[in-house]
Amino acid sequence: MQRTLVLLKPDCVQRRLMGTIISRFEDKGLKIIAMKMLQVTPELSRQHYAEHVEKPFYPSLESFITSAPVVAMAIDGLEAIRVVRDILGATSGLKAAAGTIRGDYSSSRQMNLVHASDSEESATRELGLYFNESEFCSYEESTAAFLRADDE
Ligand code: FUP
Repeated sequence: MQRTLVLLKPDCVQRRLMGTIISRFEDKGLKIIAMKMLQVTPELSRQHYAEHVEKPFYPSLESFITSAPVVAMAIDGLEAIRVVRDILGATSGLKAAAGTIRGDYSSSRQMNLVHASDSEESATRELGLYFNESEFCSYEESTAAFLRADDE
């Protein structure tokens, strides 16, 4: 079982696609265990995108990610980090395959609707930026028996 951070970015909020995008994760059988709307500050942006801060596109990226609220989610599932990234599609909406979130709803590299952690190390770091341990909800899903076999 893995846990990953998903962010619905300002374009997702502004375009009223939050419900549509959250449904993709629910429909797949992933388990949302924390969710909140918040405003990303420039400081949080620099922490989140630490690997990109020195890149030429960073100022524009910071301006975008701080332009409206985001929705942060912690999602659990088998191989959740890869599975969620596959559901998102390639970074640019122009290159993402049809059927993925970005492939279906984005035509931009920057305004690509959703962020998801790309490794276990990133997931741990990014979950820590957006959530306290006490915010992760522990609950049994009534549908669990129909989402996967006991030995999977
Ligand atoms: P991803 O892991 O798919 O979110 O993409 P990256 O870590 O490569 O990039 C982080 C964010 O920077 C992406 F959401 C898109 C944005 N970006 C730009 O705006 N311009 C670029 O040239 C590259 C990335």
